[in-house]
This record gives sequence, C-alpha cells and structure tokens, in this order.
Amino acid sequence: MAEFDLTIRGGTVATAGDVARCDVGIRDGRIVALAAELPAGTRDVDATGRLVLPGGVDGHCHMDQPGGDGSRMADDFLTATRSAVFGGNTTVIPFAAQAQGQSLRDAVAAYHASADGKAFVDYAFHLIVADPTPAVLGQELPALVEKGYTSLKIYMTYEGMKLDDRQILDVFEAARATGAMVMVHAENSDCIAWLTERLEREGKTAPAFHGTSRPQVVEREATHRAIALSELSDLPILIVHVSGAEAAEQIRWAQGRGLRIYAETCPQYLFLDANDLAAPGFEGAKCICSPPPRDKANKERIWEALTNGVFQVFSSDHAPYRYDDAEGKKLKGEAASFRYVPNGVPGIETRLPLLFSGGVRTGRMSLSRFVEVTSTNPAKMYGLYPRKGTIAVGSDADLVIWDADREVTITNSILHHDVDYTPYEGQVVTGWPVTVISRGEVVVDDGALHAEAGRGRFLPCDRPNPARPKGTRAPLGPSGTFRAELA
Ligand code: DUC
Ligand code: ZN
Ligand code: ZN
Repeated sequence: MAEFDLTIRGGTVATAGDVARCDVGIRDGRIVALAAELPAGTRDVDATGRLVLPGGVDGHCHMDQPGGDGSRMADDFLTATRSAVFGGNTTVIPFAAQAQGQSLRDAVAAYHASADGKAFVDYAFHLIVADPTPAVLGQELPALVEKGYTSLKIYMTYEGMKLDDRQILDVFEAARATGAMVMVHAENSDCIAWLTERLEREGKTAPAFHGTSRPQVVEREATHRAIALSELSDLPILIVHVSGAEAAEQIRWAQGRGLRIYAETCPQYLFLDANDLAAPGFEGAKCICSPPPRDKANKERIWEALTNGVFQVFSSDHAPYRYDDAEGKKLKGEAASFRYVPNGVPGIETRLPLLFSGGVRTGRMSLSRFVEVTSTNPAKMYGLYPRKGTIAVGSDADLVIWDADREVTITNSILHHDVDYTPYEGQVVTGWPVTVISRGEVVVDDGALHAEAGRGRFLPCDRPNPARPKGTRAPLGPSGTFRAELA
C-alpha cells in the first residue's frame, strides 16, 4: 500500500513564509510530508510548472442572508460554496446574522440549517450582533464563543443593524471578556441619512449618487470612532472593507500609536471605481456596495495599504444580489432611489484571480504576501490556523494548484455563483486555480466539480483574542505577526 493517499508532485509550494520546489504527501486528509521528492501516492497529481498554494480562506462573505427589505441573496450555501471552490477557496467564513429581538443562539441554529447538506468546502461562522441585550452579551455570546463562534461583526450603519457608541462599548467589553474578535463596519449612519435625504430632495437618485451619499469623511469619522472605542475598551478590532485613503490613514495612525487595529480590504476597492457606479442607465446598481468604490487615486492608496502591511486581510465581501430581479438590485424598480438598492457585489470566485493578476503578476505584491492576505492571515485572525491557511505537516490538505500563466477573460458565463452578472465582466486576468483539493480530496479539476454538496464541514474556531487581565496590553508586533502575539 502506498505511503500517501495523494502525492502532489513537481510543483512550487508557496506559503506566507517561503517559496520552494516541493512535493506534498497527503494521508487521511492531512499533509504528512513535504520534501523535494516523495514517492507516488495511491493517486498522484502532477503540478509540474504550477504553483501549489494553501487554499483560499475567504474571511468575509455572505450567503443566504435575508434582508429586512424584501431582498433575497441569489446564493445559498450550495451555490456560494460551489463558486468559492472554483475560485480556489477551501474555507469560507460567512455570517450568522441576528435580527432585532432574535436570540443569537436561534440565529446560529437557523444558519446551520441553511448550510446543512449544502456546502462544498469547510465553513465557520462569524456572528452579527444587532441586538446586544444583557442576555445576549452576558449569556449567549460567552456560550457561543465556547462552542467555536469566536468572531462577530457589528455595524455602525444600516437600520435594524446599527449600534450606537454605548452599545458598541458593551459589545467590546463582552468580546474582551470572552476572547472574541470583533469586526467593525465603519460608516457614520446619521451623515449617510442626512446626505441621502438632501440628494433625494434634489432629485439625485441614480446609482452614482450612492457614492455621493457615502463620501470618505463618513468612513473616516466612523473608523476613527471605532478606533477610539477600541482603545477605551482595550480590545483589538478589525475594520472590514476599507475603501478609502482617509480611513486607511486613521488605521495607520492607530497602529503607529501601538493600538491593535487590523484591517481588511476587498476586490471592489482595487478593481472597481466610482466610474462603474456611474455606468449608463441603472447599470451602476451592479456595483452598489458599502462603502462604495472610490476614485482611481484612492485605489492606489488601498493597494499600498494592502502591500505595505497596514491591511492584513483581503476578503471578497461576497454579497450576491441578482441585477435583473425584483428581489435583487431592482427591488423597487429602476426609477427608485439608490437607497433602495440592496448593497453588495458578488466576488467569491474572482477574489483570488483578480489579486494574483493585479498584485503578483504586476510585481506589486510578492507571492508570499498574496498567500498571507488571502489565506494565512484570515485563518490566524479567526482562530483556524494552522489547521487552515498554510502548507505544513499536520495541516488539513487544503490546496490549490495554480496556473500562474493562464490568461482568462472574466465573464459571468464562466462563474459558478447563481448571480446574473459579475461586476468584473470583461476584465482579463493572468493566473487561475486549476485544481482544488479539500482535506485531501480533489474537488475541482480543470473546470469540473468532483464533489458532493454537503461534504464541507463546520469548523469551530479557537479564540483569536484570549482574555488578558484588565489594564494589561499585549505588545504590538511587526505588522502581520498578530496571531503570535495574541497566542
Ligand atoms: N456592505 C455590507 O456591509 N455588507 C454586504 C455588502 C455591502 O455592500
Ligand atoms: Zn459591512
Ligand atoms: Zn459584508
């Protein structure tokens, strides 16, 4: 009997630390050997001339999440994880969102029911805390953290979700006590409402005005406030989907003061811009997301923050609404104000190819940095490392074999989500995932799916932020070493 169930031979293995010619031996779903040359396994995959990377960990994506406005996401756990795996991802972390008045435990049970029997890849859940009552924070949250739901998102905007500063402090205190990681959607809700009403009075309701209603100052102010509340609470936080240079400056300023502020950006802030929101007719609605894509100069600053270490994580924020659909972007029709267009763009399948092409192929970003921000850091940040996010003996055999030279024109017809468009239609990328392996099983090979829905497993997460005695601060390590310092 062969020593390995599967041997990946002839490839160049890249991790967040190293790039080396190396074979990978896999047994019982785990990596058991790494060496220049390994014997054949029961099955061999020839990776000659290809890269072998840890499977992508998409640390921010939405699936089957009901909106309070009658909108419906196009992707459930089956279609979203199918799209994810074709895009080179082997772990996804969507949300279990609490509705007002709902118990957090019930929200988690409902999302498990949605995911059961459907996922193609492994998944964990972030919580969304929208109603932080004493019972939620004092009893439910600690019990859920204990069970492996160790990260949560809060919103500073959106009716029905937004928390005021006092509530945010309550959440931060509870998170600190339990060791959870808090993700913050930082936009000033009152400013957006005030600007939106003013624009509507002037008849400025087209999709492009979505951007006007959420200028950078709205994001910058909320980012600064979130940082201040984090400092007051002595709680590390992660600012999600940073879109503008001004918010990035606040994050850099906080990091310079020794505060543990982490940050994420997404493809829509590198590969879309305000011109896409201003597309003719209602087409700009396809790119309505919040915060909105900014101008070209901002894109450059976001690239810099991702490459120089101010940002640690690159996620899709996949939020899939169909364009030509009364439960999607056309919820209230094409004549309706931008404020009624569901926020979000699809992108779970295109995240890795876009960043590889725009970052690694252009020389902006090393291959190791690409692996770090797309796989290793999200796994560390959310308590899944080293089981996920790296290629090491003992880690799950979650791997993607990557053709660095394959040129692909992105069109919606080649994608595997259930959305009727991609905002990246026509963009040409170089570099594509050709074979995807999850826990030692070849699940995608050369455009074909070889897996059953429901094979993906729920992953309980470790605590990213074990509680420290009050008043003590962990030292800030060099950017990117946060998990070690948090361990
Ligand atoms: N903004 C969010 O906060 N979530 C989903 C998508 C979006 O645009
Ligand atoms: Zn958000
Ligand atoms: Zn989101």
